[in-house]
Amino acid sequence: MRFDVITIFPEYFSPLSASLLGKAADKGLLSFGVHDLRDWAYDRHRTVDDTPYGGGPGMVMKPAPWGEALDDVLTPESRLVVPTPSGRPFTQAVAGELASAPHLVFACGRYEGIDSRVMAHYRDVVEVHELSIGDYVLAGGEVAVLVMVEAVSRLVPGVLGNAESVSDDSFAPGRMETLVEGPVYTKPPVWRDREVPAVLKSGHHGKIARWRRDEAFRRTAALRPDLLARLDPKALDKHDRRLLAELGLGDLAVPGRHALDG
Ligand code: JB8
Repeated sequence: MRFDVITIFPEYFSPLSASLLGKAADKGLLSFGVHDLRDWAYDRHRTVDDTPYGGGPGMVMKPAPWGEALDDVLTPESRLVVPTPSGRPFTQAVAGELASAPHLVFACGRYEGIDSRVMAHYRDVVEVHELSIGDYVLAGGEVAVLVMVEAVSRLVPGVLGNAESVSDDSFAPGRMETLVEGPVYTKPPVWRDREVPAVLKSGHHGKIARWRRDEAFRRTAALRPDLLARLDPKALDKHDRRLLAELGLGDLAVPGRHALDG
């Protein structure tokens, strides 16, 4: 899979040659291109911004350099990904969709964003995804692109090793958008008077799976009630329903209830 990034800060993307992504690139599973938008700005100062029509604070990215750059980097098979705080939420499901594309081109905005005619034009040319990684405001799209590239890359077959494979269990915690993960432990069995839960050392695989699932439900109820509200009641067994009732969330287990009703 090929990734191209267009930015005025190419130095932000040195993490792409490190760690997991760098190894996958060495193996030929992924390839990365990072391009300086100013290479497509042809005035003496290689200007990429200008004042906003209608007035107001800050600057807006000029359409011409973006048009020249995107005409060069896009192919008919590309999907264009544009981080913006006003985008659709970037979720694990979106990462999965993007991982099936052969070529992603990322356009990093800065200042108050890119002249809106640019995406209006490219929507007529390729599939455009304007995406937000969360409800906070960054100084530009670069960090959001690093987040998205990592989330998408680890879904490409072969990028993760066998030991760390993407879970394909439809209800496993860690699949995301279902339950959050329970607590994890490694050696030693006692650390600063804190013991590893006995069940995890019991060797009883059925009890361990049940305990982990219960812990995932408890944590999800406490930290991400929005995820629990979206669970399919058909995916719950009798034990799950009893636990949810104990947590005061028994109504979630009733078919026909709606997320966050009442
Ligand atoms: C200028 O918070 B963000 C984000 C913020 C931005 C731009 C892109 C993304 C461009 N500010 O996701």
